[in-house]
Amino acid sequence: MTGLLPCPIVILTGAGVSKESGLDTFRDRDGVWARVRLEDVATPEGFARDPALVQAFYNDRRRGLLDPSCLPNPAHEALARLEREWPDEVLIVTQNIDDLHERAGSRQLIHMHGELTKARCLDCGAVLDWRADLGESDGCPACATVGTLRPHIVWFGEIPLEMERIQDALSTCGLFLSIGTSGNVYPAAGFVRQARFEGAAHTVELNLEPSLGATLFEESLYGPASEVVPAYVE
Ligand code: BJW
Repeated sequence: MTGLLPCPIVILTGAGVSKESGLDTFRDRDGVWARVRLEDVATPEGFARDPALVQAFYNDRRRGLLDPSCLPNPAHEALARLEREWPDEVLIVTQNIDDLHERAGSRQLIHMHGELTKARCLDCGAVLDWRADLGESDGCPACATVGTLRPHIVWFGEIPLEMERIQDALSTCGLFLSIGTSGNVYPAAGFVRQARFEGAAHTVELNLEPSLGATLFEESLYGPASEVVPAYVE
């Protein structure tokens, strides 16, 4: 590994990396989409139809994330150690809206699907730290309007965050790791192709089981993230 490229190592993470911290994945048998319809809670149309339902869904998940029992696991910790060993050479692009990578100590991190501990004002676009329940009576301190705050989450049909920075990193990285993601959701599911064929990265999948895009990876290691991630990066 050399220090010549902007970010030689790009690591895409998904819900599987946080499963052993007690947070549900989406598409596994016991996942989030087995309990609620994504059309109801993860689309702008769902929010327009029933904002209270959507706020309650994210309030519940925010409480789960902030519960003292929810802590980074050995996979988050191994990735943070990797960044400490290779400062400025590791970029984590996470689809997760939890803050477990930050809590483990990762610093170069993009939350492409937003953050559960933030709210966004529909009027002025301000993004605010938000750790309490969110409801219709809450106001935006930046523009003094009430009832305009939504979770700072990227729903289906919305454009993921910091795409330009992500594309630049994919086209220049030397190693692309995909960890704990099923490869169902675009654009993230297409990153392996971009890193391998538009860039010239070596591509590796670490997951519980082969993802939808498994054949696109040159190397793979299957098992729980808390075991395979420390084993791979150390
Ligand atoms: C373990 C484990 C353990 C378990 N250890 N592993 C038709 C074709 C192509 C694309 C589209 C299409 N129709 C629509 C689209 C676009 C759409 C899309 O992809 N839809 C598909 C469903 C077809 N995408 C969008 O709308 C996105 N926006 C977009 O495309 O904008 C256009 C644009 C893009 C770029 C530039 C310009 C314009 C937005 C997507 C938003 C996704 N939002 C969600 C919900 C919000 C966050 C939240 O509420 O938490 O994000 S959906 C949900 O899925 C969440 C996740 O981040 C995302 C990915 O899921 P993930 O992480 O992969 O979880 P799972 O459950 O699927 O997989 C877990 C994996 O872990 C499994 O493999 C397990 O085996 C494994 N695992 N335990 C290790 N212990």
